[in-house]
Amino acid sequence: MRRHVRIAITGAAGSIANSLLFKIAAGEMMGKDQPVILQLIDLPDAMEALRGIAMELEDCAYPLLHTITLHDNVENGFKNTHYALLIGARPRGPGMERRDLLEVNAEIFSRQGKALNDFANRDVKVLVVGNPANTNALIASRNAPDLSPSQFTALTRLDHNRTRGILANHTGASPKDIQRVVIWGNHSTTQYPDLHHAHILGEPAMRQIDTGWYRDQFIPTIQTRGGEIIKARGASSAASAAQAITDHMRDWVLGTEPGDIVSMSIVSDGSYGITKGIIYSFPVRCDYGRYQIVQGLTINDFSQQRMTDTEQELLDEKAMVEHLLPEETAASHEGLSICLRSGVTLYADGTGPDSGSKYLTTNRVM
Ligand code: NAX
Repeated sequence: MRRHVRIAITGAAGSIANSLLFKIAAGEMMGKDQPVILQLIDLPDAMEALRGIAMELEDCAYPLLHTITLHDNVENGFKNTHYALLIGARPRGPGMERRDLLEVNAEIFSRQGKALNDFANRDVKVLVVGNPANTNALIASRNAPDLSPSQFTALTRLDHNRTRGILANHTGASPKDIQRVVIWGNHSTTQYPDLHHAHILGEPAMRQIDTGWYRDQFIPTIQTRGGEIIKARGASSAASAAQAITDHMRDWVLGTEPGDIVSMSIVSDGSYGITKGIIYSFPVRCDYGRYQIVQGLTINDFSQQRMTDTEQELLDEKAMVEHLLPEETAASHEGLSICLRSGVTLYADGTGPDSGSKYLTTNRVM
């Protein structure tokens, strides 16, 4: 049996976590041979509900579930954690403007970034789910000066999975036969689901679908799917979000399927001309616990326009919270260059190993 890993989860008494925790404990995220310690965090008012969830987890008698700890603050909850899933966030209330939502969440995520910086394992891998996820991730990352920006990601895997599922339904293929779809940009209605590099049963997807349908129906369907689900069930996506979180972390830790591409929101290193230092969804491949942006995809004018529109939205969000982003971490975020050489990750910000060294070693794992 392997040594256990620690997974801290905020919003652990909420709807997404209610599906997610049972998948993690069953080994779907970290592997069927990986024992886990769950460090569950929620607000003080939710502790009794959290105690109920912990009892249910115990009652499942999962062989891989080593320990459960409950916390009403992130400083205790993040101690020594190897993974942090930041799900809890403040939802938009009546009369609240987008700017207000960004501000209240900025306070939550700056505290969480500081707590990760001070208490988590040095190689912690962070996934932000709570909305606005990309900008919340940026705020957390900018408040963690001793961690590498590449340790912070945000969830666009649900959009990626939706793209595969809905395309499969339309074409009659199985989702497993659909590969290399890409979500670019923000987890919002400006995101760009790109099928120009996708394959269905090994053949280019764009040759198998109508371009008019793709542009006028498919793209808006993916962009507004979250809202459609809220309208239909009166609550936002929960089980599908839990599946997407499981997929995102499993691929990051255990690697992507050979030949496939997944979408992860990560700090931009300037690839594809996207402004450095914002958290933008890119096509990536993962191996050995690291991710790498897939380079060299051809971008046509249609795609370029959409990639720029969603980038602009992220720049606007960043401008609204700029006063909460510490200046000391600007350089590390804007000077980040992510590349893999000889299977080793190097950073232009100096946090990686010496590229001239004969025997390369990593001091940061993404
Ligand atoms: P719920 O309202 O069911 O649960 C949220 C939980 O977070 C509650 O138990 C609450 O007490 C807790 N919480 C709030 N602030 C906290 C804090 N500062 N520290 C710790 N816990 C805190 O929401 P749920 O449906 O689970 O959704 C959670 C978040 O995920 C929302 O922000 C939602 O918008 C976002 N989503 C993001 C998705 C993505 O793809 N990035 C998709 C699904 C979802 O919409």
